Amino acid sequence: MGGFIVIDRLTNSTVGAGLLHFALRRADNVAWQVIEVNKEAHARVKGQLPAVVWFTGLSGAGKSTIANVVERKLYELGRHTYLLDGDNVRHGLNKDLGFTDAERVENIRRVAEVASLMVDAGLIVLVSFISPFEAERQMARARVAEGEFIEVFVNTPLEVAEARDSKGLYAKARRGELTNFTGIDSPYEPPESPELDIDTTRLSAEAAADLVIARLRDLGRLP
Ligand code: ADX
Repeated sequence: MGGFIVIDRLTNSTVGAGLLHFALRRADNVAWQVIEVNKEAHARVKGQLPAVVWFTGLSGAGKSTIANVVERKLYELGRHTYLLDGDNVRHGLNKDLGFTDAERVENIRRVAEVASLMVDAGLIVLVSFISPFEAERQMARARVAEGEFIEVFVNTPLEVAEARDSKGLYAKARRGELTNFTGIDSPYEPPESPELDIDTTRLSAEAAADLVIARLRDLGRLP
C-alpha cells in the first residue's frame, strides 16, 4: 500500500520507515508516437546521411574553433548542419547547470538527446563540449545508429591549453577563484577509441577541419 521500511543488512535492525505520497511514473504512461515523415524521409529530402560529429577535449583545446571551420566547410558543400556549442547551450537549455560531476553528466545527457533529435531531423550535428567522461560519451554514441557517431578527440595537452588561456579561466582556477575546473581540480578522461585524434600542437584549425572532412568521407558519411 506504499508503506516501506529500511533494514540494515548487517544488524537486521529497522533503521527507517516511510510512506509513498505518490509514485513518479514519469514516462510509464507515455507511448511512442509513430511519425510519418521519419528520419529516412528527413535525410532523403536533404540529400545527405545524418551524423553526430562529437568534439571532446579540454577547455581551450580548440574544439569550437575547429567545429566552426568544419561547419563552414560542410555548408560550402551544401550540407545541412547545426553546431551545438557548450558555452552557448549553457546560456539557454542548460543554464541551470554548473560544473560538478553530476551537472556535467546531465549537461551531456541533454545535449546527447538534442543531438539525437537533430539526427532524426536529418542533420549533420557538430557537438563541441568538453564532455570529460567516457561513460557519457558512450551514452551519446548509443543514442544514434551504428556509424552515425564520429568522436573527434581535440588532443591538446593541458600545458598548451593553459598557456593559451584565451578566456583567462586557467589563471582563475590556479588562483583558486574557480573550482571544479577541468584539468585542474576536475578530471578529463581521454577517449579510448575516437574515430579521429587531432594533435592541435602541430595543425592549424583549417588543417584539423580538413582531417575531419576527410574522415567523414572515409567513413562514408559524405560523398
Ligand atoms: S562539460 O564538461 O560539461 O562538457 P562544457 O563544454 O559544457 O563542459 O562547458 C565548458 C565551458 O564552460 C568552458 O569552455 C569554459 O569556458 C566554461 N567553464 C566555466 N567554468 C568551468 C569549469 N569549472 N570547468 C570547465 N569549464 C568551465
